[in-house]
Amino acid sequence: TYPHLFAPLELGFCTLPNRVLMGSMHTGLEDRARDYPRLAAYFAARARGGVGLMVTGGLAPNVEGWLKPFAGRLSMPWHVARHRQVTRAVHGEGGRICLQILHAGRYGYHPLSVAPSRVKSPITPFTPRALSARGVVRTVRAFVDCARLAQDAGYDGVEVMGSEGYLINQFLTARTNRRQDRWGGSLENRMRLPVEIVRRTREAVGRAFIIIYRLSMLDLVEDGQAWDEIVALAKAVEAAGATLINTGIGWHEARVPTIVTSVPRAAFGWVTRRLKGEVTIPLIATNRINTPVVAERILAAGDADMVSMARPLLADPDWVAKARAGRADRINTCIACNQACLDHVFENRRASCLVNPRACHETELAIAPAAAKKRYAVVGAGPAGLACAATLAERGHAVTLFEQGEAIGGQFNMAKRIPGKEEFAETLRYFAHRLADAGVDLRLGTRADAATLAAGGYDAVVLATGVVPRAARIPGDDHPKVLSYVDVLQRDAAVGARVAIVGAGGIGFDVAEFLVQPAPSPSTDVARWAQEWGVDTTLAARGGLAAPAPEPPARRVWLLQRTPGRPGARLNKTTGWVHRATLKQKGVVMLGGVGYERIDDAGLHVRVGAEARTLEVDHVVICAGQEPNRALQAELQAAGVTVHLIGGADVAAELDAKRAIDQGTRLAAML
Ligand code: MDE
Ligand code: FAD
Ligand code: SF4
Repeated sequence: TYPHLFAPLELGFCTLPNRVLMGSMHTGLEDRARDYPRLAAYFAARARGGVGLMVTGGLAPNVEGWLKPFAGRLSMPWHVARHRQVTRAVHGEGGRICLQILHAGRYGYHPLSVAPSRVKSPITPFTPRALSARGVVRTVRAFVDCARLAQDAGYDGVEVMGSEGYLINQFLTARTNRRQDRWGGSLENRMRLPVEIVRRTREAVGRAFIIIYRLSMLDLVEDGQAWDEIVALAKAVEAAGATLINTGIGWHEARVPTIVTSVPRAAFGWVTRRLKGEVTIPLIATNRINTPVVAERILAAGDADMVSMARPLLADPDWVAKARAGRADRINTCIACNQACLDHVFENRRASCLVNPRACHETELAIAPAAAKKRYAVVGAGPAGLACAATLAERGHAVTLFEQGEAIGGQFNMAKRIPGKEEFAETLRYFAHRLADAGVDLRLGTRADAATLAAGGYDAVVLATGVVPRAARIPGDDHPKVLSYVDVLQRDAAVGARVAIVGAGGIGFDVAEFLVQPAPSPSTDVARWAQEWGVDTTLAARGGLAAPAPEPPARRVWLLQRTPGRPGARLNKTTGWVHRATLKQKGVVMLGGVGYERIDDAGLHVRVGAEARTLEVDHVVICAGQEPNRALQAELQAAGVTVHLIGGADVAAELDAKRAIDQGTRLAAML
């Protein structure tokens, strides 16, 4: 069904079975020897799923190149043994895997970090030491030694990390490279580091070993590389012996989003396309490619020779096998939320996946057939109930799933309507198939009550009934201009041109985005999105940056919070800045430390510090948190029924779908 995706790729000394590369992702399992059995199981599952070639998370070639203190490093002979567990497991499944060599340079979160020049990055507290000329030569040698050790460990190749603003990228631009020796200044000097690394690595590893060079094709920072410099580097890296060129988009410090869910699918395919014809080795396109249709389209258009997907394979290890079997509708699609993967990595926690809690926990979260078949009722088909019901039925239990609404999904039906969260609909498509395949008896439009449940003869009832919005308790909160987020997002309440939002948590931010973004959302249109964020698709400007030209907001919005300080400070680590920047672009007034006085015909009366103000608004939307909805619990327990609570019905504070799905899956694995 996807002829280009499943065309083999000949590399001269080996043939890849398809065009899918699993891109490098740090999982948090790379750093300690004792985690390698878990890492091996994680990669083995993806190899079994048929991916053509995989790349590990980044391993440092020396201590200076660490991402953080005691981060994963491959630089000593005794480091090799742990990696053999990974390569054996992958080869045992018929897969192939390369080790990524990543020198963090000034992004290293430790005091030993080094860089071409002594210039601190805006996203790290440590100022790097400038490498001496001898230090640069030592660094080249460290890359080569690391590649040799990777070969010893049984890897099929290495990926040289030359993008995302790490050390190699830092050498390439005047933004970070102020040197005047043979490693700085002219283009030839600036690109000497990557070219030397590739050339010497090729000399050391021989012909039959994959070298992927991850080339920063769009820096998205001021004073980034110019396009002709990028082309020159690509040619030099090919001549130096690279097998494949992978695409890198954006430095970590870039203020243009590159992988979050509001970035359109395949938003950067055009970048890789521009390099086609300039080199003869295969090119790999990346970023926000998550379905077989999108991947096939890129390949069929000739934009690239392979596609890299990282998070989509965390979400579904069987992505390739399902696509090949014509069962793409069964793929558990990555929704690009970053909540369990990149956010965890930046918080020093083991990665997993919001839609697949087994990711990186393959050895610990086992879903085994049930020893004894039981009957369960699950009440509520939100993320928690869906995960629980599907998993229970897959284990062999008889499961009835009650949902009072006319569709599955719970709050995800609101989330998917937010501009930039269109992907969330994929999760509901996936669960609909999973429920049907597993034989769950789904009763839509059926409000479960305690009497019926108690009379049903179930071994236990799982309450996944979610949450109810919390009232704001402001004088005048019964005024007709007061709405809840449910009125706006679910009941399609008409909303005026001037709106105040009470509560600036995740839902408050989403409601603001819903109210200011013109429809259809720029997240579904690459050209409009690029204009919105200032991405120069002509590649005329250095770094690919242009002046952002956002479309005017659809409404005037005030986003308010009671807590003092900057609204949105507690949003998720790797996505919060995007939401804050979006609302800023749209002129949303964000205020912290707000006291709410009353709501009347004039609008919302507030106090900000000592100042009393009237926000003359047509509507006030309350996003003041939620309470658990577990009214059925006491009645069921009184009737002697065993009850389990999951998701928002269990704990409403700090609720997200990550916890809901994880909890639903874990309970089902145990019952
Ligand atoms: P923040 O609160 O947004 O920023 C802090 C302050 O710095 C300012 N700032 C800047 N000023 C000027 N110019 C800039 N370029 C710039 N950038 C930030 C901010 O305005 C802010 O100042 P304030 O407003 O408060 O006055 O951000 P933060 O420090 O909480 O963290 C930011 C993040 C690092 C999370 C971030 O920006 C990130 O989300 N960027 C995008 C990353 C991304 O999506 N990359 C693409 C793919 S991911 C990948 O390829 C590999 C990832 C592996 C991990 S490995 C970790 C292992 O342990 C990467 C590790 C990177 C180390 C830096
Ligand atoms: P719910 O999703 O609330 O599901 C409960 C279900 O139970 C409902 O379908 C309800 O109809 C049903 N029900 C209740 N009582 C009965 C009964 N007696 N009989 C039958 N059925 C009943 N989370 C994230 O992780 N990331 C995000 O980006 C994100 N964005 C969001 C954006 C918005 C606008 C909203 C509103 C939420 C967002 N969330 C997000 C939160 C996420 O959707 C919730 O955390 C998650 O849905 C909670 O799952 P749950 O299954 O516990 O409850
Ligand atoms: Fe994709 Fe979210 Fe899973 Fe990360 S946590 S792999 S972004 S679905």
